[in-house]
Amino acid sequence: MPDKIDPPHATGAAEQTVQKHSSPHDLVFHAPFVQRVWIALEEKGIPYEYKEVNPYKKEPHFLKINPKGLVPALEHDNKALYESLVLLEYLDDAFPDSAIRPRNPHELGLVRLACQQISNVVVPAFYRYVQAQEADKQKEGHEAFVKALREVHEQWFVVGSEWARGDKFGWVDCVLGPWVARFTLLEKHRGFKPEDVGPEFKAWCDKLLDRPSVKATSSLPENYENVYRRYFENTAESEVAKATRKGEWLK
Ligand SMILES: N[C@@H](CCC(=O)N[C@@H](CS)C(=O)NCC(=O)O)C(=O)O
Repeated sequence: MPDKIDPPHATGAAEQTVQKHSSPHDLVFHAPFVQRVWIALEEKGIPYEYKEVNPYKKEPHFLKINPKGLVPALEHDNKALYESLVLLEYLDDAFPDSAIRPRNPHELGLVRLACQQISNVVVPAFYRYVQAQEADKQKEGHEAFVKALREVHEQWFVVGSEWARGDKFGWVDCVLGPWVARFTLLEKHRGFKPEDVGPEFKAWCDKLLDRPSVKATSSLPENYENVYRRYFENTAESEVAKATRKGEWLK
């Protein structure tokens, strides 16, 4: 990964949150721009140290924490873990207070299925859409992304409820939330609107963007613009971007 790519830094409300979590702690959250785990940390009120690495540089010390060289990663009592869905499980296991995971085993299974679908279908569709250059590919990307979101909404969201799975903000909200925070960019560059998925989905998006944990972990719009410009031009050299260009998905 070329060293010349600057790592994105938190700005705006996210920068203030970073400042509150700059002291050394036995729980170290390796970022930047990884909102699923960050939202969970804020929701649960867990004390942590925020540490920014350059995920594009793959420094040897970071490869010892995550051999894939990707953020997010956590170190807790000097033991490392990575992969956002694994980290969400870990946080609720290691810090059971203010659980964001449901206690009922069947409901938990459903939530895991929903989160897998978001990670394996919605997120790759997002990158294919963002990196599509030709008009017909962008149209295809738009349709596939809307379809992926609609399927998640129809299959997993509880109709008429406040949050995805009911009255409590939970994992599905955490896992899909960061992509909602990027919809303004998609609207500007690709014409996507959450209304394209449906009015209830749009109402959930508005509510989510107003959630304190989401606001506290969101950077300024120009920051996202800088990070995603290379994706919209399909020149990004991240592992995710390269895999998407090859028609693959990062495992
Ligand atoms: N499946 C991983 C994906 C992690 C991921 O793609 N991280 C990106 C930042 S959001 C990264 O580290 N990119 C650096 C690179 O691709 O080289 C997870 O959910 O944790």
